[in-house]
Amino acid sequence: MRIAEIHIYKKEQAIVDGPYVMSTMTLTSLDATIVKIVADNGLIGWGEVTPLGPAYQPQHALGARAALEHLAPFLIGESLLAPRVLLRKMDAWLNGHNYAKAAIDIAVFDLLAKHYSVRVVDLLGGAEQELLPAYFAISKGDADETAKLAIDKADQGYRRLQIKVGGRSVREDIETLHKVYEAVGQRVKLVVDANRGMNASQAIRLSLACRNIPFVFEQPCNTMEEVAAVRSQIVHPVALDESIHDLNDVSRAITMNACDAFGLKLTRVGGLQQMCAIRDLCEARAMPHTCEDSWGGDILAAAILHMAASVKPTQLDCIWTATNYIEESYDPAKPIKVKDGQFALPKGLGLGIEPNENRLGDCVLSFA
Ligand code: 0XW
Ligand code: MG
Repeated sequence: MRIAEIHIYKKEQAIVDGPYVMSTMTLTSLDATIVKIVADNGLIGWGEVTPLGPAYQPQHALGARAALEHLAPFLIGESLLAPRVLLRKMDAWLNGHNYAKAAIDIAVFDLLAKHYSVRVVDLLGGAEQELLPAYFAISKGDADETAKLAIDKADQGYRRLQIKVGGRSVREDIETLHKVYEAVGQRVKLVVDANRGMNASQAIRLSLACRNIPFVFEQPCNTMEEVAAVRSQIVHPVALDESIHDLNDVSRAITMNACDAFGLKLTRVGGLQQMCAIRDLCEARAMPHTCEDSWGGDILAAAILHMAASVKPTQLDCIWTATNYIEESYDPAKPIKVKDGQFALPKGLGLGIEPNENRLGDCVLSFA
């Protein structure tokens, strides 16, 4: 089975109940890139990458499509039966740009699984569970509003909530966390995510002022080294997210004892194969992690769920996809949405979704 065609779509994704506010940015819509690979036997595989705007991390929608435009001509005619070889070839054709390569990797696994009449999770080692725990990320906002939204989400069945902090006075963050804990502290696990937006003294002040509130402090400061440096003065367990770009970063963080857990974004680390290597290292070192991504629709959400289902349950922290923040599903018959705080792993072959091409935006590049 070989690659016969590659088509790239550009899809604008408005944010439901936006804007989405974090320490470093405010977003109202996202620019998604969808990859369709057609095999020479007629099978179709889907991939997706949606950076969280151009400033969140060194990933950019235009950069993704430029990288894919460079790679596509090399990929035409390549075998789909050797995904690791294909990944190495992509590295030889283009240095870096893991987030763009991830979209190809996801589409290749969708195709491979369909070719062997299995689900993607079966190619990743098999499904540990069919129902997967979801978390909701609450935008940074007014303390009372945040507490009210936390109650709503706990009522909807979420058992883990992420509260955005940073980029404002620490006093406001402290007030918000106390009100949220008062409102739902006994019902949900709390994660406080600064998205790199705090300096050391702000992070220490927030942790000490909230020492009686149990939460995981996610990416308080910009770099792994800064987080490692403040760790001894923070009284909360720490997770790294934006500092983790690949397996080497995970290995370095573990060696440095820089964190207690990871927030792992599938496209940022380069796709399913790269994430499986990270999954296995984390399992060997008993480091829990999420399976999530920066943003993205049902295609990326399905890939996240198949990845998450292959993780040892005691290692799987939780799952996040953007599908609950996006109005329109790519596959209206099988939308990927959270129900009672959980995702259901798709049942169909491959990723288990069939995107409706009328819902994928404009096809901006085609190769055959
Ligand atoms: C909550 N997320 C997974 C969604 C946004 O991309 C930010 C990210 C995070 O945890 O930082
Ligand atoms: Mg995070």
